[in-house]
Amino acid sequence: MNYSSIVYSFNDSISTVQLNRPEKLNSLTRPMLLELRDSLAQSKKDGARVLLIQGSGRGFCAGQDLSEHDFSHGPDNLNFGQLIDELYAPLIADIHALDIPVVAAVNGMAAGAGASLALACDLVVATRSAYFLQAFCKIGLIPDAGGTWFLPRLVGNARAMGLAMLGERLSASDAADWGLIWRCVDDDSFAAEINALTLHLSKAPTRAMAFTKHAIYAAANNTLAAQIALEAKYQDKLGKSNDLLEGASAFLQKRPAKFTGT
Ligand code: LHQ
Repeated sequence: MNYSSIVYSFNDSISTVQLNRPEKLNSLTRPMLLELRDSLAQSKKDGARVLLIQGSGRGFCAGQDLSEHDFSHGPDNLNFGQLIDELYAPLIADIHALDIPVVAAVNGMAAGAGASLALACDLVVATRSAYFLQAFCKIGLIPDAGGTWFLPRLVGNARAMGLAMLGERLSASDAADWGLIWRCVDDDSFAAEINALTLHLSKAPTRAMAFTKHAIYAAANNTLAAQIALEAKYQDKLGKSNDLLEGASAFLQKRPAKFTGT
């Protein structure tokens, strides 16, 4: 698939989306947001079992491209709500809804809506030199694209408030220590770690991965009883999957399982 501001590839059950405006730190333009969303649909068509989102150059993503807007004609001219409703909301919702694990490989800074994009992914791995920046407060905005939803859930209100109101850089290593992201990895081993992770996920029991993410996200709004009922529903479906038969048989036969994602 040919896009202008992202690069999409599909190999060995892995879809990779590379944000590709390195000279502007992969800040998000309208075409880029549309392409990103389209690439999610493309990964479905390709039958991907894992989706990787990464940046090109020295950054992951610096958020909304601020040069797309004309700030010279007064505030009434700006329709940020419409922009979010039209482009960001469906993108973030689609990432959450995808029935495969989505990995953000945060190769450099993730700022503004770029941080939200990373946090919308199921597993976030960052290089030690990367940082997360809730840049919104520096320009008079609030964390958006799900930022005010992700932050308190991941790190609690105290740290969410500090990050959002002060806009200080959070190093990847602190982000991992705080539980904002899954792992911080040395820059030298980053590519190898991401390859190993995506390869592993591409051979995982994909339906179980999908139900795992949906159950964990649903937990935020469920009672314990409702959550256990949801687990039962998902487990029932997985009990009828080929991967469960394969996984359990492989265990009993003391051999590695070969999951097909079905
Ligand atoms: C950029 C950007 C950028 C354009 C770097 N835009 N050019 C808002 C509105 C509506 C709806 C949706 O959601 C949002 C939420 C948002 O995401 S608002 C935007 C939030 N992001 C920011 O405020 C971050 C702005 N960028 C920065 O503060 C810095 O660039 C950081 C701290 C990320 C990196 O700093 P440096 O490493 O010093 O790089 P730099 O500033 O020199 O940037 C390199 C180039 O990228 C530069 O262009 P130039 O032509 O001068 O070389 C920047 O202008 C451009 N760039 N971010 N968001």
